[in-house]
Amino acid sequence: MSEKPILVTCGLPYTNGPCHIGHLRTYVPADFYVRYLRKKGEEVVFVCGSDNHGTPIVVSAEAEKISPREMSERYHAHFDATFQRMLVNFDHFGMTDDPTNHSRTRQIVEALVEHGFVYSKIIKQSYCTKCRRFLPDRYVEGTCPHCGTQARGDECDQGCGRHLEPGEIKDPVCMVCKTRAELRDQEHYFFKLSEFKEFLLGYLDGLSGTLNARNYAIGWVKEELHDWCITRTLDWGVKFPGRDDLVVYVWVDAPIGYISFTEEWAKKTGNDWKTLWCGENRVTHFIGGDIIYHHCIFWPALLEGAGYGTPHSIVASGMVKVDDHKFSKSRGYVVWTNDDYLDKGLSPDYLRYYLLSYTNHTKDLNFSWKVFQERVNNELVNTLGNFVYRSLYFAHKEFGGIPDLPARKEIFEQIARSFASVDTAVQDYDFKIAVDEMMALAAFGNNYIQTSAPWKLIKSDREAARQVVKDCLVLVRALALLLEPVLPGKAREIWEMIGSQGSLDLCTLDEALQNLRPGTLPAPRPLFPKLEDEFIGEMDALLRKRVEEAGQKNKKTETVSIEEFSRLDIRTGTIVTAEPVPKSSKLLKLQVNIGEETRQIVAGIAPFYTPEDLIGTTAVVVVNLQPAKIFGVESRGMLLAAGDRASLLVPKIEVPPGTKIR
Ligand code: B3M
Ligand code: ZN
Repeated sequence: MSEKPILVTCGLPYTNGPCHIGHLRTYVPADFYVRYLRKKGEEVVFVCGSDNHGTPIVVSAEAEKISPREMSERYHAHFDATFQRMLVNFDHFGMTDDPTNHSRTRQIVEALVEHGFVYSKIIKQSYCTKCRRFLPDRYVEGTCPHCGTQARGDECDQGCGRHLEPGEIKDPVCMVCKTRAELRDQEHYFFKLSEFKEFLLGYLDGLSGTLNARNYAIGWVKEELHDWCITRTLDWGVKFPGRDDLVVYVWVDAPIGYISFTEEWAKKTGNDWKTLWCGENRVTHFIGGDIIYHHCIFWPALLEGAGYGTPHSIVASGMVKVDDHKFSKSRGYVVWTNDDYLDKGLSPDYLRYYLLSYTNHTKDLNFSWKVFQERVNNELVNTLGNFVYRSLYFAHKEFGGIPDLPARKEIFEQIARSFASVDTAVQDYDFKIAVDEMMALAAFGNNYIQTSAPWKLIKSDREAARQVVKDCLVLVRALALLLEPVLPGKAREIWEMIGSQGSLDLCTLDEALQNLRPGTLPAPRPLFPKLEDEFIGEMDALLRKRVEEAGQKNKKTETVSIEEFSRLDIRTGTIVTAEPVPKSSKLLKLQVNIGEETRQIVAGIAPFYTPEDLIGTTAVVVVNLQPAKIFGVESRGMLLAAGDRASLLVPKIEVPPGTKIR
């Protein structure tokens, strides 16, 4: 092949917790894609590794009283083993804390400095006076300055999803001791992301992959690009060149891991990593939809700034839900890959099938044990499994193996048509459609054997029955080749059962269109065990129990301290004027006297009160709520009211407006 090999990577798992179904949402499709390309004869290199740096790992290691390196090694081994069990086969699985990545990161940061893309600046940083340290990223919690949701120091994970720069978060609180943090000056280094606007717009315009990645990124670049602070006050990480007290931000050295893992792979196999990365390349990143910003904006700018080639394609997956709830470890909506699935003796192929075929790659995927059972039983067991078993069984019983005659031309044509449809879908990264097309071929086979009924036909016309059997076996072989990227384990077993020579991994799809040589076949084994109601019921009960326990635990821990309560400024306020908000049937615009000033507040109480009812009423107001615009009208505070009919809270004994609620 004259073209460069395609390099496929997957987002790197943090080494601070075990593998769950949310991880698999990205890794399984990436592995599918790699296997499929290889089935087409493409040369592909597939690398990944674990992400060892950053505060999530330091925080978790501290909690377990081990070093971050020890923690990383533990989970690195865990992910490596789990991926193998799920038949996700990387050519190399490295660690971002290994020396290759330290030196590649330093080289790239030095190149950025040299090219004038890095400057230093004194900034205000959250500092905990009790723990006596600066609070980078996840050491701090507070409110998102963009949308007002509770957020982590580096990211608005529950709200608008924006990346947050150090010092940006509002009302910062130390995550370790819950003390309110103060802001202190510190010198940090910044990457001039803002200078890459034109470059990025051009780059994104030509970026391949899924449209969600490209379109989100274009929107963000057009909105505004801020320079990125690329240093942190931590001991754990890659030291910033020339500054022993600072490490680079984890989002600098993590994607650089993609390069260093390629280097490690190249060293191991005697290849040249540079051809894969420099200039025009075929780098394809598979990522979760929550890290599009990092991969489509920050990462290409970093590469461009340092003089590397930029990624060819970015493929971003949708998120995972469990039982129609947003995936959440703390709320119990999680399926652990080992404990809840593989260790129960379930086939990795079943879960791979579900993950690939449930919905399109960019949409949210819901996992439920019931639906899982239905899909597996109806599609894999009843359609595919049934067809394969009946074909092989009948061939063995009546003809002792593969009959010596060519399969019908129509059968090969059907196979070729399926291959073409699958190929179009994979080119579009529409893996669900691709798998559906594969299964349509299985359904075709199942239908063919059912309507031709060779077990009846053989009584009147043995030759015609032989033909049907040969046709079916050719279809079975095509299915083994075509479905290998989805079901690598089962496909190999089918491959071996039809007596095919050579490793399935090394065979390409063309093989399915050649004549199938005659030979003997032993009696087949059933390959697709049905998922029984009782077992699924148990699994479902386990999930429910976990959710319930998590709910109870969260309720217990969901108390607020007096200190947190006292952050709310709640006072009495007397309503001075009230008028409807134009074009809204629910809202009233109020002027409320809260003692030292009169505030405009918008409240959704129009269905329950007329303006006359309200004027002169002294109610209770949260005064320090973030101002918001409601229907275009500014609102600076919130009236407290009880129940569905918005019963206003009023003081029992008269107090002047502005009296503090304690
Ligand atoms: N370790 C995990 C995440 O945010 C993070 C990915 C790094 S990819 C370079 O999904
Ligand atoms: Zn936000």
